[in-house]
Amino acid sequence: MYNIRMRSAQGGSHEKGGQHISGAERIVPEEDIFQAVSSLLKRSLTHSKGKADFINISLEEIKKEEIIYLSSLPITTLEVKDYLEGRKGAIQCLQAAGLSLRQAQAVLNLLVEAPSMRGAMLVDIHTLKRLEPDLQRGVRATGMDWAPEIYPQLHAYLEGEGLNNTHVREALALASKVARAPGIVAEVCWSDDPEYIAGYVASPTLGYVRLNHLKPAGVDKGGRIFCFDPSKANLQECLHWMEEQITIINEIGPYQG
Ligand code: WAQ
Ligand code: MG
Ligand code: MG
Ligand code: MG
Repeated sequence: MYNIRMRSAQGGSHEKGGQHISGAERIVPEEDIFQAVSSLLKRSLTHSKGKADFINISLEEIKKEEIIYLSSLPITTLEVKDYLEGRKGAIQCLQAAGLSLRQAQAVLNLLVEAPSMRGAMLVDIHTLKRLEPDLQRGVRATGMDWAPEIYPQLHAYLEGEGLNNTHVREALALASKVARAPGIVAEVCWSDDPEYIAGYVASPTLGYVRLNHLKPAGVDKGGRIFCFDPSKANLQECLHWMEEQITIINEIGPYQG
């Protein structure tokens, strides 16, 4: 298997201050490399945030024994009438995941105020301070994908709920990894793609809770926050799981409605 990672920016590379356009990755068998690289390339050149002028694509072979297999989080959808109702719902979900109202509100405010980032904010839920080693980049969850054997089942499962799109497939894979990270108690996310207004709150106990409306249409600012409880694990263990551990989802969690 090969892990293929793409990141792209406009106005030069991320390191030189370019605006992040898109980042994505796949883990595929050798025979699918060409197809996967060209679809990631196409994405960075035809993205709704703009055309990238810096694109970095890297490939790395993965050994079988490095892989940990996971099941995907169960999905629930909450229908709300607008993004403000969605954000209230997100706060309630964060509380259901174990945060206090004050913590939940503070986390949501950090996301509302977030600058455009390539990665996620990692927030200590007690001090409400950010813990990423690189604050401009944030923490990236990497090394995850769906197992090729379950694509047919995955497509059928999401198709049945009207959710078979790249955003959902990638977000569910990411959230399923992040929720299993040492010390992570919740995640909240909405897209930076201007046309994509749904988002989610995920946690090991709640699963993947979608909110159909979490930001106004046309806004190209989004982000992610990973909520970390330092009494549950140490930061290095958490970062290792997010950024180094290869995880593949080979089992689909139930749809909860
Ligand atoms: N690791 C950490 N943070 C990331 C990663 C990653 N691998 N990829 C993206 N981010 C951060 C980064 O700040 C982006 O700007 C932000 O998240 C949004 O990324 O079920 O598409 O890829 O319908 O635009 C939610 C799906 C889709 C809801 C979210 O996010 C649903 C989405 P995007
Ligand atoms: Mg992206
Ligand atoms: Mg994405
Ligand atoms: Mg995006």
